[in-house]
Amino acid sequence: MKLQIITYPDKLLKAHSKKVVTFDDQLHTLLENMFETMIESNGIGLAAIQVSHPVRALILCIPDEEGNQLKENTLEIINPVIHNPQGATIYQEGCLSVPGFYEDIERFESLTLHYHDRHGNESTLEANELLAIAIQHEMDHLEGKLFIERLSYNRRKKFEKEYKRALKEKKYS
Ligand code: Y12
Ligand code: CO
Repeated sequence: MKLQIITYPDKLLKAHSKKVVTFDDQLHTLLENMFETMIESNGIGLAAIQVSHPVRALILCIPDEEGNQLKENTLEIINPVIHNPQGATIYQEGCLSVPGFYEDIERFESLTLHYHDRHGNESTLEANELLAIAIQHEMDHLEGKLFIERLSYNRRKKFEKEYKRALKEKKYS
């Protein structure tokens, strides 16, 4: 089932998501629905809070070399913790909760991630390039933070002006 993605400036996007403690069918259904929602919306990452569930769960599906997003390549990441972040990289990020806007954001270049899978099993992965960037973007959502909050004062002001205009013109609704 496709879920509704909430968009800026919805206040729920500022919520701090709670740790997942029960790895049950309800969680699995949420993850399935998040996958359908992300793929149908042309996204590569989605946090549960973006579909109004304030829990520490996110999914990522980085396209393969042919640009295909395969279900078997999808990462379901629960209660993630970043270890050993290193380096710096800049990438033009977008967010399904901020439609139509893409901005250069600086992130760590590589990291180690500790997390749980959908069954509560502990797992670790090493991430760099787009995966590392996407993990950091989605983990910001768990703290109620959007990529636009990482912009400089002037870039943020410009964004607010342009976004307000787009909302008025109902460009992305
Ligand atoms: C790098 C940068 C950002 C991330 C986080 C995941 N972000 C997305 O998946 C964003 C997708 C996105 C898709 C949109 O829809 C289309 O392009 C059709 C979109 O909508 C518009 O621009 C109108 C906005 C964002 C991971 C890695
Ligand atoms: Co986002």
